[in-house]
Amino acid sequence: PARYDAVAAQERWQAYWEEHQTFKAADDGSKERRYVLDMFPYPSGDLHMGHAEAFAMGDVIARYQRFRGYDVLHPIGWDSFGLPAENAAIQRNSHPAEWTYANIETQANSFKRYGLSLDWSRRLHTSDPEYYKWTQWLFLKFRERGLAYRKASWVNWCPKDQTVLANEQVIQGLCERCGTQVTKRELTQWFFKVTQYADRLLDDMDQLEGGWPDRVLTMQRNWIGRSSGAYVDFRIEGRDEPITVFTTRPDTLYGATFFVIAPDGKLAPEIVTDDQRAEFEAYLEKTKSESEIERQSTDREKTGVYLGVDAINPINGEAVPIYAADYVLADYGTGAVMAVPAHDQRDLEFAIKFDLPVRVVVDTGAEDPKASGVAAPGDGAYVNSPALEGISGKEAGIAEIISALEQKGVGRGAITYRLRDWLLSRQRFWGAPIPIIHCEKCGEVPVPEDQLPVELPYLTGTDLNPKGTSPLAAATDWVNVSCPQCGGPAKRDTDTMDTFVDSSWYFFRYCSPNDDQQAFDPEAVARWMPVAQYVGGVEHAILHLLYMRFFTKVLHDMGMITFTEPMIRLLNQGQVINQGKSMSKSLGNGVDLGKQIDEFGVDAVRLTVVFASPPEEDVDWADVSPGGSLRFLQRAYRLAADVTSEPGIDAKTGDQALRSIIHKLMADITDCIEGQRFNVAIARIMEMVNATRKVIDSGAGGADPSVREAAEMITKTLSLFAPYVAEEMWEQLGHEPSVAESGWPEVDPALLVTEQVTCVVQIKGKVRARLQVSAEITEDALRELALADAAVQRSLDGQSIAKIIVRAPKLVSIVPA
Ligand code: ANZ
Ligand code: ZN
Repeated sequence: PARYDAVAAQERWQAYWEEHQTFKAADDGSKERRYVLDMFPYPSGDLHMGHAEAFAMGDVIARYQRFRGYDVLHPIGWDSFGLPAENAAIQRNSHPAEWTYANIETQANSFKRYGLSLDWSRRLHTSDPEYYKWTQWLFLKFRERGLAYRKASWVNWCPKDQTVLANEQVIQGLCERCGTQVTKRELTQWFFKVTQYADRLLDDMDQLEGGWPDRVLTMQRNWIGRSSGAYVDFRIEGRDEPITVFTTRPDTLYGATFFVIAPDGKLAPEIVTDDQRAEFEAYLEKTKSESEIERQSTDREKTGVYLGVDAINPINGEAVPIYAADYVLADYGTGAVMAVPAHDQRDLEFAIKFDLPVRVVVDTGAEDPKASGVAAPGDGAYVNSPALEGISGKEAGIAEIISALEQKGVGRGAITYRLRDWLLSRQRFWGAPIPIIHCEKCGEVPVPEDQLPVELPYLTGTDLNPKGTSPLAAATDWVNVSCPQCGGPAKRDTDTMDTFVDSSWYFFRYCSPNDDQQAFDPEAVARWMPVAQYVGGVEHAILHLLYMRFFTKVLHDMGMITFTEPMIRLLNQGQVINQGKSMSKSLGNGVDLGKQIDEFGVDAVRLTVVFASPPEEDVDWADVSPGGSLRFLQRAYRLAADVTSEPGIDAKTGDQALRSIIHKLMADITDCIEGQRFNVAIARIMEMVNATRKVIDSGAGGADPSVREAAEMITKTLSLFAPYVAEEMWEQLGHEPSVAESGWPEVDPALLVTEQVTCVVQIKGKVRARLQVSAEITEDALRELALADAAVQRSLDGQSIAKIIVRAPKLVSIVPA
C-alpha cells in the first residue's frame, strides 16, 4: 500500500506480537539480562496522557536494550489496592474488586494497543490473594526483626477519607489523595521502623549518584534530614528529671537566654504553673489546629506562653524562663530548644516580641542582632563564653563544648533525623489485612505462615463507609477467631496496610511472579536485579522511592538478596500539560489519550510525546502537532516503499555521500539514546529521511544500495518510537518480522571521518586565499571563516563589503564597496 494505515497496522502487529510472544523475556541464559521497569499504574480509569508519555519513554529503553542484544525483562502489573476503588464501590454499592479489575482490563487493552513491548506473562496485581499473601508474609518477617511495631501516637488524620496518613502523604497540610485539611488524632497504629535505616538510606545514595536525578537525591536527603549536634540537659526548677534539648549549635550555649518547648508535647502541661495554666491551655487548643508547615513558616509572627518556671543552663547555672511556642515541634529532636536569639532567627524574633535579652556569644562581624532584627548564624571568635576562650572556628567550638558537657555528665554529641517511622496501618478495607491476631492472654500473635493469606471478607457498598475504625471491624465473623497460640477467643487486627507496602517489593515479584512457595525466588532475583532502568514520575521522590529502598535493605539483611540498592538508574519523565497548565477537569484542558489515538494513530501519539521535549521536561500539548508526526511517519513509510533493491545488497557499491551522512546521523542517534536525549534522536531520524529522500528524488531512485541501507536504519531506529509503522516498513523492505528482533545498526567508522576540501576565497574575482574546510561546512560557518582569514583581511584593508557569495564548501566570492 502507498499509505500507512495506522488502524490496520495496529491490529495486525498487536496480534502478531502477542502470538509470537515477541517481548517475553527468555530468561534462559542465552543473552545477558537487562531489567527495564516502569512504575506500575493504579487502575483508576483508562490510561491518560501521563501514562502515554512515561510508558513511551520506558519502551524506548526496553526496545533499545533488546536491539543491543540483551534479554530484556520489561514487565507490567497493577498497584490495585487503595482508596479510589473503595470510594467507587461505596458510590456504586458494589465491591471494590469490580471497579478495580474492570479498570485493569481496560488499561491492559489500552497498553496492548499502545504497542508497548511488555512481557505479559509476568503480569501481577497487588490485590490478588496470591500477591498479598507475600505482602503479609513480609510484614511478619519485618516484625520478627523488630521492624514492624505498634504504638499509640498522634497521627495525621484525613477527616474526609477517615483514615490516617503517613507524613509523606500530607502535602502542605492537605491529604495527598483528596486535598482535605489534615488534622491530628491519637491512635494505636502499626509502624515500620524506617528510622533504623536512616543512615544507610543516606549513605547508600553514593551508589545512585549519576544514575538518579540529583533533585530526587536532594529531596530524599532533605526528607531524611540528618543533622548533627548535641543533646544538652537543662534542670527545671522543682523537677527531678532534666529536660534535654537538641541543638546543632551547642557552642552557643552561653547565649541561651530563654528556653522553648512544644505546646503539644508531653512536657508542657506537666510543668506549667497553676497561674499560667489557663493561658497555656487556650494556646494549646490554637496550636492543635495548625499544620506543621504553618508552624515552621519563617514569616509568621511569633507567639507563645510563659509557663511560669525557669530552666537552669548547665554550663553556667543561669536561670532562664521557659516558654511554650508553636514554632517548636513536638516530634522533632526532643521537642525542646535552648533559645539563642543572637544566633538563631526564630529565637530572635521571639525575643524581640517578648522583650527577652539577646546575648552575642560569637563575634561574626555582623551588626547587633537586637538592633538589626537579623540573627548572626555564622562563624567567628567566641565571646562571653568562658569555656570556649581562645578557640576559633565552629567545629572546634562544638567539639570543645561537647567534651565539656560530657565531662560534667550534662550532655553528649548527637545526630537526629527528620525522618519518622513509616505509619503503615490504614482504617480502610481495600488493602492487605495485617496478619496479626490479638489475644487477651497472649497479646499480639502472628498468623501462622501456613494460614496466609489472611483474605479479605466480602464487603460491599455501605459496609465500606468510613467510620473512623476499619470497615473490617464490623465483619464480626471474620474478626472473631481462636488464638493460634492458646486456642482462646481472639480478634483479628482490623487494619489494612498502606498501599505503599504493596509497591515496595513488586519489582522482586516480577522475577518469579508465579512462585507459590515464596515471595520471590532469590535466584531469579539474582539473575535480573538490580533493575537497570526505572522510569516514573518525580511525585514519588520521597514516598515510593524511599520505601522501596528501605525494603530492599531489609531483604538484604534477611539474606534474600545480595545488593542494597534496587534501581541503578532512574528516569523521571516530565508531565503532559495543556496550555501551560496541568490537565484538570475544572480547567477543562484535559486531552483524551483514546481520542488522540483514534485520530492520529498510536505511533503518531508516541512519537509526539517523545519528540516534544527532553524526557525530564513537561510536554505542553498546546505546542505539539500529532498531525505533523503522522505526516512524518507517512514520509518515512513511503521511503521504505520506494526501495527497490533486494535485501542483503552491499551498500558499499552505492552513493557514498549519502552513506556518510546517514552513518554520522546513526552514530549520533546511538549517543542520543544512550544519553536519554530521545527527542534529539528523533530529529536525527527526520534528517535521515530527508537526506535519503533527496537521493531518491535526484534520479537514482530507490535502486541505489545506499538508499536501502538508509531505509533500514531509519526503520530500526524509528521502531523505538513508532513500532507499528516500523514493522510495516520492515516488511516493505522484504524482511521477516519482527524489526524488534533485528539488531541495532552498526556504524562504519570509516564513514565518520569528515572529508576535507579546499575552498577558494576570491576578492573582486582574484584568488586571495585557500582554506582547508570540512566538506560539510555550512554557509554561515564558511562565511565567517573566510572573513576572519588574515590574507583576506589584508587585501580587504578595511573596505566595507558590498556583496558576498558563499557556495559551500568550495567558493567564497567577495565584492568590496
Ligand atoms: C540552639 C541554636 C543556636 C540552634 C543557633 C540553631 C542555631 P536542624 O538543623 O533542622 O536539625 N530545634 C531543635 N529542635 C527543634 C524543634 N523540635 N522544633 C523547632 N526547632 C528545633 O535544626 C536544629 C536546630 O533547630 C536546633 O539547634 C534548635 O535550635 C532548633 F545559633 O539550638 B538550635
Ligand atoms: Zn492466646
